[in-house]
Amino acid sequence: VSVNHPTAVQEESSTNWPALAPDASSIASSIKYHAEFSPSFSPGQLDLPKAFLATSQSVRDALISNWNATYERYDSLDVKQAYYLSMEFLQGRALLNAIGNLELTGAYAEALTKLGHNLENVASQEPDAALGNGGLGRLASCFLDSMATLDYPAWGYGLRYKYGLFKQLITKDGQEEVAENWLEMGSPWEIVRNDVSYPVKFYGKVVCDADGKRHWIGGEDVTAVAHDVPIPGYKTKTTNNLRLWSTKAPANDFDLSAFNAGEHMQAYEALANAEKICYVLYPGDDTEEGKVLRLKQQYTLCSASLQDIIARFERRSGSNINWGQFAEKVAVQMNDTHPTLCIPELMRILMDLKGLSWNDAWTITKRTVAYTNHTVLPEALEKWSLDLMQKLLPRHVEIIETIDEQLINEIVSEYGKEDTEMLEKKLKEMRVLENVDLPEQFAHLIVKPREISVAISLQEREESSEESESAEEKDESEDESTEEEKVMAEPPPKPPKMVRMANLCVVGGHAVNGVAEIHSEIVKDEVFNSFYKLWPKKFQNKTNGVTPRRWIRFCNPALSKIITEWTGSEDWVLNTERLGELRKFADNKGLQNQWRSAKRENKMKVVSFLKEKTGYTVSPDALFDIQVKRIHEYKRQLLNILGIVYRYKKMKESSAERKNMYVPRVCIFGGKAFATYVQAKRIVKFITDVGITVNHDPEIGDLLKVIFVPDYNVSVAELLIPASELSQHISTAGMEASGTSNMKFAMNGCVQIGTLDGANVEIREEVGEENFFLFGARADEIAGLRKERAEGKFIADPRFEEVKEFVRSGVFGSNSYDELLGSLEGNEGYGRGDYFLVGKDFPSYIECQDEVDKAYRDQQRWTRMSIMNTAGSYKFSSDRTIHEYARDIWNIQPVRVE
Ligand code: HBZ
Repeated sequence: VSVNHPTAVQEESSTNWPALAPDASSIASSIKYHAEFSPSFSPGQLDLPKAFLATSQSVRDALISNWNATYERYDSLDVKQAYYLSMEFLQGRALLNAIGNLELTGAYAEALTKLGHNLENVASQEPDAALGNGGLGRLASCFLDSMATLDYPAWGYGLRYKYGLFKQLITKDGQEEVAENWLEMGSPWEIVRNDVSYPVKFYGKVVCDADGKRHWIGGEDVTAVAHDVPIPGYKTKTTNNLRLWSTKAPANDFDLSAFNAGEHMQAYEALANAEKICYVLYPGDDTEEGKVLRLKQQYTLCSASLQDIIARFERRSGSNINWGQFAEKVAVQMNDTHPTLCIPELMRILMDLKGLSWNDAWTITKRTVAYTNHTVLPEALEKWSLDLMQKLLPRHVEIIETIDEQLINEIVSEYGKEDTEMLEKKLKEMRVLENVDLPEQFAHLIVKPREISVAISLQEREESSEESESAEEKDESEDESTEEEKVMAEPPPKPPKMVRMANLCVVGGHAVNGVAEIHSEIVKDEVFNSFYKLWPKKFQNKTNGVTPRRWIRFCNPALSKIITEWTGSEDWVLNTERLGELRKFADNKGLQNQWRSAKRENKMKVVSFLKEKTGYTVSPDALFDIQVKRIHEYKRQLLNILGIVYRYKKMKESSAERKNMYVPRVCIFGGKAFATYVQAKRIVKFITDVGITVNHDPEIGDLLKVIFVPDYNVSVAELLIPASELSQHISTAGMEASGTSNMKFAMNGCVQIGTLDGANVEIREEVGEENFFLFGARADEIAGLRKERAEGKFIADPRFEEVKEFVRSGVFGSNSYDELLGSLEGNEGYGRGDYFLVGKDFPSYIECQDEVDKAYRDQQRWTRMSIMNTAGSYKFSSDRTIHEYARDIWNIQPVRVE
């Protein structure tokens, strides 16, 4: 491994420009300087795209200076550092966040005015960095903000995808995906570190040298190159690093002779092969090639990051490297199972490259890594084909096999050798390897199914040969078995051998945490119950959080001003407990009036936005009811839209006078469906179809509008959340690990309608039951309800039957929505027997919505509820979450950068 390790970033222009320019005039000069020299030379005017690039470059100067100071501080103190490894970081836009954290927003606004621009317009030029999918990726980004703000020595590591999460178009056919080329204009925030690169290897073979040491040789090499994104903290000099890897071919991989022979594509092959690893977030993995690419992505993240971490450890250790100290200097957090390969990779580096014994390497690895689980959906628990992994990462498979063997040993000593059935059950459930025979030394402990079947088939063969002998005597022609019988006689195909990544994480990590209290209980009681019984101390809860900087202070200036006024200072941005002080003013008329006008100001922005994006005009007097999140059956956008359809039907049936009894609503949906998730895409289509009918119905007018906002992303969330009054978090209980948008909505004074699921449970506790609209079955009832349904005992509420019939009657076009409605029925055909219990929860949902209307009619009551939501949201700051990770899992201390 030959790498340069410069201590600091070299920046081309910072030498002749002051790094931090705090007054408007010098900022304006800095912007002008960058407009002229750095993004692209142009003596012409400063148009908007250029103003954005030049402004960001000037901010970057300040960030680089702080980044260097921070790095040097960590280096000189040789502090323990945490590393958050994640395949996703959903950063969104950076400009307003950066100048807000540097407390330079006013100065930048003034500087841009001097240059004939407006800060908001300039900021809106920035494309969202969407290197993530949803909650898990956005959580990682909120964590980065908190880690820097709280002065924790902690970095993020991820991949620099050339194309982020797809751009969503909504057409008459529903969702369409197009590539999101977020780097088209280059990113002003990243610093390409050609001086920080590592080799990453795939394929090849393992050889054993004379003294029994194993080595991984041959194969395909790529080079991972670091791209550093500075992460500034709020009101602190601490500027941490998000290091993203891109891949390229090693320097000598361009086949010049092939190129000169006219074989241009062939010459380019190695380059293209290497670069494609970081082309897209979530390449389709239905094909073998897709699977290989995804595993290569995961391994690239793990291998490059660990090489970098180890190189830093060695450099900081100087001439006296003590591997026993590694876990005292390094904590690695695996954001879900995607970085699981960290475990065998750290083992490999420590043993094969640094010469440690298995036991020492294993102790260090376990003390270093920890795992966060973000889902209990069985289909989302990652498994990889052992054969594929064997080809791509042969040495890692050997290590995984040994880890599996060690685990078998522990299971055997824990569950004894008497109760074979129990032992067999535990092995089946807990082993890292699935569908793989037990290693020789354990084979005698249980009767292998293969042995039973061999015994049976031997006996059968004996019997049948006796029969056939006599049959032969009778009639030779009768001996011919049919094709079908022959197939039946063949042993069933063996199930594929798999590596269970979550099990590997639980075994190889020293801590396993869920992301909300109820979720962590489910992790202990169900998903990893056997492991919990074996190692109860490993299991923890770390309820998620979101950064109050981005999610209140910067996205909702109107509300922030009011909070500052009523709590007496801006302290709440760092110490969110202070939001709790709003409680005592919840009925104060003065506060209530200000509160309502801030909400209205935010709603007006959304009115313009919706007009621009969808063409629909909505009334700012209506209740803004919003559900924005990934489209998934368990999140139950279908329950929401069926509730809307029911409301629409009832409105249509009402007299003009009774219609006026309804609270006018603007129902807004947003979210992306995974490109190959057919049922989710049907839901999107259905929502837009309902919108087309309802929004053009002259009988309804402003009473009801249904809008699907295309291309929901971080910046759209920053606009919608502050304007929302009711937000929906209505997943089937037990299925949403936590949810994080629920926290952002609460912070912005939105009242929630929700089930007792994920963090809703804790939000309801904090904001008070009377300020939360609760409905639906509880998590502990779900299994029983599903069983009841399967046994045909469920009797649907007539209102549910009515709404489905209404949809089928063709009001929303000629589509009969068979697949969609069918999924809510029966157990066959399209039906999944309403696995997500939409029908079961429908009556309590629509009744709860009536309660919402009732509360909204009383604006004083509603405003009180809204204030109580903001006041009760303080627990959900990611600062609290990060303090808990730092204390309970990483064991790191804050370091103040002077
Ligand atoms: O993580 C989400 C949970 O659904 C949500 O409840 C929680 O609040 C959030 C943060 O903890 N999970 C995800 O976002 N998961 C993924 O995006 C994912 C992506 C690829 C996978 C599996 C899961 O292979």
